[in-house]
Amino acid sequence: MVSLLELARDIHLTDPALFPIWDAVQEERRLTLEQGVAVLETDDFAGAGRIADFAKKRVTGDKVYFVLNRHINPTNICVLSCKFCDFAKKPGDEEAYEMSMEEIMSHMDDDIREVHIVGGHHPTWPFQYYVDMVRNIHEKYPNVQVKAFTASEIDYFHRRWKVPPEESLAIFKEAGLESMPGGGAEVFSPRVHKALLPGKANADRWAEIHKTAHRMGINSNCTLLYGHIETFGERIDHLIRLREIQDETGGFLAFIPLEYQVGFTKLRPRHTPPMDDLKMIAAARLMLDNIKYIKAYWVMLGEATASIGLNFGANDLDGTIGKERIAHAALADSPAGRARDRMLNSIRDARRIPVERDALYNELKVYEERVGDSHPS
Ligand code: V47
Repeated sequence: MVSLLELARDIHLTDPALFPIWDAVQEERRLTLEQGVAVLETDDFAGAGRIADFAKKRVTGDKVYFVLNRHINPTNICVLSCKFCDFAKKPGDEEAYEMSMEEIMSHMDDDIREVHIVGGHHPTWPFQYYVDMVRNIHEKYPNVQVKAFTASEIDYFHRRWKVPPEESLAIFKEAGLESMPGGGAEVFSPRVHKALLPGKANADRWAEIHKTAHRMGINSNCTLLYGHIETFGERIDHLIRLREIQDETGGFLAFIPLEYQVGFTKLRPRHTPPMDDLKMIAAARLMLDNIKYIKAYWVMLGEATASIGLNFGANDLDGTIGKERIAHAALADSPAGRARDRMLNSIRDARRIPVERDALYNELKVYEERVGDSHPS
């Protein structure tokens, strides 16, 4: 077993901007905004990855987590018009859909451990329909943990149905909600908010709702949508705000950097290149020294980049997913779902130890042995 100290001796850095960052990480000092930006800007992306991998190993060693899960997006009808979103449709649009309760339930099965539910901000679906969704799933599938509704949806239930967050979260919790996904954060910068998502819960509101959830014992995730019009400074500022919230509540389980899918919205002509995705993962691991799990979200990164991301500070691959629709509406270049074996292979390809988990990161199974591995030993 290689010790962290031996590993540290091996690190070779070619960009002098990374030297003080490496010192700070070894001494467990917090990185500044400028240092975060330097990680995103460096040409020594391998060096940035090694530093982030060192920081990751300190938290969870070589373990990489995944969950057998389903994403259910009950409707794409949405009152908002976020400029990055290919998923949202207006009532009457040819591609608009609404799932009946039967349809929602048909996506469930006993093998999964987590269901992730997010959808459009529907103009007329009553609040009770969302409560019934959570309750029906929880009652019929008590072993499946329900992770549902972004802060943006919780804010919308308040605006549309006058149910304040403390109340809606209490009702959802009673119905069986275990945790909240991290979506809707986008980029906290007021400039980006004004340009891309007017009318959506802003940074303060998003933070307030997550803090409320944490106080009520509901853990949540957090995200950043990157690779469109935001600057590197705005990305790192966003991470610092998340770090501050976590200092206050400790309620975030995982951070997910979401790579903007160009789709038809085309805020940028092309995707973020894989090397920049990897630096984004590294920067997240290094800035978010108080968030234990960083996801390499294979749906948006693609399977190959996500697997490499497990050597750049990420320690979670999300899950098997099923029929995810948000990224795929924006033409994500990944299969709609994966089986457990494919998750295991991606993690082993990165020379990491797969660990099956539930929604709250309880370990269910550690896959020490290398079964079905196609690599020469
Ligand atoms: O908030 C919308 C994003 C998010 C696009 O918490 C887009 O475990 C890329 O939050 N390109 C929803 N992204 C997905 C999400 C998520 C995913 C996986 C795991 C977790 C978790 C959360 O998808 C939205 C928005 O930021 N989105 N359009 C697009 N064109």
